[in-house]
Amino acid sequence: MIRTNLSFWRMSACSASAAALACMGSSSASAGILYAADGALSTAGNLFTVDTATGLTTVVGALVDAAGARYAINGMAWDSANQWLWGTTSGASPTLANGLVRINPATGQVTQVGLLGLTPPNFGADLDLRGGTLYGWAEGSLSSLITINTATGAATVVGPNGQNLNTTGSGLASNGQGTMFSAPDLATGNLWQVNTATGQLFGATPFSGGSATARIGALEFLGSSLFGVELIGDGVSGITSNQLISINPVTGAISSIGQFRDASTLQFNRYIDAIAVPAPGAIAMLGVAGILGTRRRR
Ligand SMILES: [Ca+2]
Repeated sequence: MIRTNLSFWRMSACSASAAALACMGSSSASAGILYAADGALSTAGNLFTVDTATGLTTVVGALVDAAGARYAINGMAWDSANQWLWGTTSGASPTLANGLVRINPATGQVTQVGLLGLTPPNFGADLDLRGGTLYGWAEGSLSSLITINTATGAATVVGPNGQNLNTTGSGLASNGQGTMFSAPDLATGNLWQVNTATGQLFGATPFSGGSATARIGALEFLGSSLFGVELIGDGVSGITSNQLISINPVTGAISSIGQFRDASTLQFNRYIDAIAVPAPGAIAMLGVAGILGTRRRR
């Protein structure tokens, strides 16, 4: 969705990749931690860690650049080669609206790349980095898969979605086998596969267990486990609940993990909207950095 976003990427208390995957494989038993970022309309966002067993969040730092300007982030993707996060800014971000930025996962510090160049009301939603190509989804009349130039931020439409869908939420993620999935409609709609060459959606799998009023603002794989952000109420009159979910990509079954709440105050953060997962090799390092970043700011 549009207005806010929490994008997060996951990191684990487990240190080795194999152990991390094992520890994250089961949502209820997982001790993993995600990073997330939010922002609503013109509200400045923060980078968080998220407990993947509960949805509880802890602030790492403000999404702010070196000059002190604030950002609202609409989608994120982990870049293992560069050890940073890519982020799309919301259409009403306080700075560089509808643009591409880089985010330091240890501090939340933002570096501008450039504008996506999408004509409003089109805007960039979730991101997915595959083999060095940064894909995204453009909501609005485009409702299309896009590629984004990581040097300039400029977006290029791959092609129409082929299903005449006016997409919203628009979670996007690829599994380890290279299959890209999209959740472009209500949580009672379908999980689609995406042809990355044409942009067309195919192979619909109906969701079950999702709210009839929810959109899915983000998708991300960790191993074979698919996680998502369910924005309940977003399909009707505004978000009333916002929670971390797991999705069975074979059956479409949605399971709730928990609402996004501040770990200290238990205050509900309704504006989480995107997730991203770091490569396993980055998990241990980022875990330490994230913890230090959190402590510095508390
Ligand atoms: Ca994603």
